[in-house]
Amino acid sequence: MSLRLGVIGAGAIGKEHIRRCTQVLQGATVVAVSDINLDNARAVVSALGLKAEVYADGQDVIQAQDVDALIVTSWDPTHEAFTLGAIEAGKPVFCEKPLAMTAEGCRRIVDAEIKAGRRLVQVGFMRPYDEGYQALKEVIDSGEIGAPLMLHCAHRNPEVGDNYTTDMAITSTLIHELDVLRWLLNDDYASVQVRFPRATSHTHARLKDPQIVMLETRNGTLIDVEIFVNCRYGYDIQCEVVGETGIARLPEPSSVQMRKTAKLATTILTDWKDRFIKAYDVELQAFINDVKAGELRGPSAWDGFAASVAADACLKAQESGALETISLPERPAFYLR
Ligand code: NAI
Ligand code: ISE
Repeated sequence: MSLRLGVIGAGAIGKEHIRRCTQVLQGATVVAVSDINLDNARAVVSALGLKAEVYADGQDVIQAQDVDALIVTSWDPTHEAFTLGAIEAGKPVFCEKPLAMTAEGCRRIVDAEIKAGRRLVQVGFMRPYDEGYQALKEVIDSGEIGAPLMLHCAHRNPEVGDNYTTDMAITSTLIHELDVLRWLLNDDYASVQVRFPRATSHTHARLKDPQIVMLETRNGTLIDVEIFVNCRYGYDIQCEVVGETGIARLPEPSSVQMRKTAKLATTILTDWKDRFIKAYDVELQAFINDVKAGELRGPSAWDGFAASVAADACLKAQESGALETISLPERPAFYLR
């Protein structure tokens, strides 16, 4: 039987997830869509020819009798309430990143899930499903380059809107690295410092851009991540692992190489939707399959919490300029299964 999904938030990624659940993935049907801007919800339902009910309030989607599971793709600050609502209703929920705006908010979700007695939350951290990151992890885990000593990473967006501020470089953008790098290294973070180089002229008063985030893991690996969200030239995700005996790099997305007019060129993608398109498909198919099988196995509420503990320290480091400690509590037995 098809899993009946309710989607809360029909903006950029909400539309994408509804499209993939409808046209690409197997085993699910979108039966309810909500958006505070009702026109967004109506437009996607009509564009895809869905027979889905449109709701003004996301909590009504959670309560709807015909909705088995939720996808939360509304703005970041709304995630916590919708995820807690889904847990309360006993319905599995795929929540886009960040799970909540603070570690405290994520902890409330972790506590509610533990109280519910079974995993009900998958966080939309898609990078661990990306073939490139998986290949990089295989190399690290095989020991081929020895222990990872340093990582040099970059997260570059061509541009962002006027409402994007300095803190969002951490809570909305770096949060992907904060999740994927602890997975990649099988390690957790110990401290962080944030530095601001000369700002690009393409930013505005409320956004310091670019930023350099320097993390140290518990095992002593040093990581630098450049976040540059107005880089203009493309959507570019880089990750280089320097090991004791070699270097491993995240593969570039495949692209035809051209020799033309005295130039050697390959295209750089410009849109996050294209850069991780397969990973989004695989993460959501996994969610659908796991809900049907009765056991969620993807990025957990604990992973959302761990990333937010680090994000909180990064925000503090943005303000202080000092080295800030990152203290992740011990993982509860519930998440060791
Ligand atoms: P967007 O602004 O294009 O869409 C968000 C939609 O949510 C808007 O249509 C807005 O009206 C709606 N909304 C806001 N509050 C709501 C509420 N209380 N109830 C119902 N609808 C509400 O933003 P975008 O880019 O689609 O991002 C949505 C979420 O997905 C964000 O949390 C973002 O961090 C995350 N995201 C994740 C990505 C990933 O790579 N995993 C990529 C892009 C976004
Ligand atoms: C956006 O919300 C995403 O999640 C994208 O993957 C990221 O590159 C971008 O910086 C975020 O704002």
